[in-house]
Amino acid sequence: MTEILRVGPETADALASGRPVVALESTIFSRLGLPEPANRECFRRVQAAVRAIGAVPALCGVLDGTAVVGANFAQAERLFSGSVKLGARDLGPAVGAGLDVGVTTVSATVTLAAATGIEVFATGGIGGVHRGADRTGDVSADLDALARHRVVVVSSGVKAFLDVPLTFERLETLGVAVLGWRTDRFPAFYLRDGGRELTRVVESAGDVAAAFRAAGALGHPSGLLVANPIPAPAELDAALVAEAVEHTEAAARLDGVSGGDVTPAVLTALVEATAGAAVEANLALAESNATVAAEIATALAEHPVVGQEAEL
Ligand code: PSU
Ligand code: MN
Repeated sequence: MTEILRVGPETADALASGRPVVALESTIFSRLGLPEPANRECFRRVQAAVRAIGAVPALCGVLDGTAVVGANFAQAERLFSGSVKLGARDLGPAVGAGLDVGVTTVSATVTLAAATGIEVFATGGIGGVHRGADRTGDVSADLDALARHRVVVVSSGVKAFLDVPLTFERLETLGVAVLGWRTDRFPAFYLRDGGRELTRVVESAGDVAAAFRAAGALGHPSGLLVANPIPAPAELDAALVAEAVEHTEAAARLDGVSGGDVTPAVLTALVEATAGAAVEANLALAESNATVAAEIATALAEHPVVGQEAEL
């Protein structure tokens, strides 16, 4: 049997010496997440943002039947060209079957982060409850993964093509706290205000670290979602987004797309509908989330868990 999980040397060193690490998913950097060459550009900016704060970026994926945490340059290149999307439930079967290249979504990457002891994960936007989920039942496994694993997830809320209010409600049901990063509005990816109020606002990485350590000490088993709005200069026009979103998901489903293919199909349609503006917005917010995640990882590294968490 081949190795099941391999942690790259830089990531392993950082973890062993208590230095900050930020886990990164690979779906967003593949063609399933962004068109070429924006996918590579996105990775370049995200990993540079993490390093600029002094943290180590750990790109995750599956290669030659091994789950990789902390891909090197050559491994990253293979992941960018990957076209098999892996959610959390797919990790076991993919590794077991010796899959050559699989890109990990938020749910799979958060699972790998938790398995490796990485406490912070950055992405663009998490998956959520799709519009019309009452008929299709399509709810992203990302939400359950956040509920199951104690990882801080930094994202710009959820994509506007999802049902933002239902996703927001589901996070509450699942026990996932949502902290607004210097905002009291739940962001909707391209838009700073997704129409829901956040009751918990954090001003610093130290605030997030305090909440995460306290939740851990109290035995709460879930992750935390840090909602970081897209930088104001990169925000898209609300009317443009509304128009673009209006028919993309319905159109994708009418084309017979279902299951894990829905999100990539809708992402592609949105890029077309916004004449590429969605791509630049996506890069800007992913980079911003990487910076925030690296700051949080740094704050957590300064306050490591000592002894028994649950003993107060
Ligand atoms: N949202 C984006 N870009 C992405 C994704 C979501 O703006 O690339 C990807 C992420 O990997 C996320 C996944 O975890 O889509 C969710 O897919 P699904 O809806 O099939 O669970
Ligand atoms: Mn789905």
